[in-house]
Amino acid sequence: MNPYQLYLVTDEQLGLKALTHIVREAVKSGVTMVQIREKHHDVRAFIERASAVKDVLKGSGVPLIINDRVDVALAIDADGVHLGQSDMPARLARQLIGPNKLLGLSIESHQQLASVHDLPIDYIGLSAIFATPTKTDTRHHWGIDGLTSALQTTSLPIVAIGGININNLKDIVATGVHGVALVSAICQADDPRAATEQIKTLLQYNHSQRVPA
Ligand code: TZP
Ligand code: MG
Repeated sequence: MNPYQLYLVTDEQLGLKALTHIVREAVKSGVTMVQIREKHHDVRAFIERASAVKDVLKGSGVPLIINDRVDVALAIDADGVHLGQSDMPARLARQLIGPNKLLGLSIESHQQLASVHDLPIDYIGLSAIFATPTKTDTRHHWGIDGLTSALQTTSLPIVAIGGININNLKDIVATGVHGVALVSAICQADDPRAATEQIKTLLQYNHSQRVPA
């Protein structure tokens, strides 16, 4: 299985009940990875929310990734960490989490992309493909052309993130990208399970999709 194919990143504005409900529904429809993203909650709430999602994912085989915080990932024994450019350096994070946890890194510029090859990471989050109201401080928007050229630049698996929804998914899929990461397309959907199912169907038609070695 390609764990990057359909990567749900949770919306920090959800209450705990809605958060676990959406994750449960999305997993039923084939989400392959879940990241807890919390930008404003304190660390105690982060741990509480991540633990609740960990319980939901138990037995599903879907990895749980913690955004930004290595300490939270270690505290709840998550499956991995996703780092931004101002978070702990990847090399230090790898030392702390060990060789067996997943480590992802957001890449926001060509310069950052050029420097990833010797980092101890498992995948890249290419950010942001399109402008999105979910994250308003994105500076560079890769677009389809940028995504295509990034795929030619690195052999690391790439997860495309930012403004991806049912309307542009076909164009994303046509690049052969390893996976897509989505917040609002699932978390803001009226029916998260049905939305995930529709997205999953579009992804499965992607015969050119790359699968990590
Ligand atoms: N990083 C880059 S864009 C983004 C993150 C976390 C938000 C993506 O949200 P959406 O709603 O899928 O556009
Ligand atoms: Mg971050």
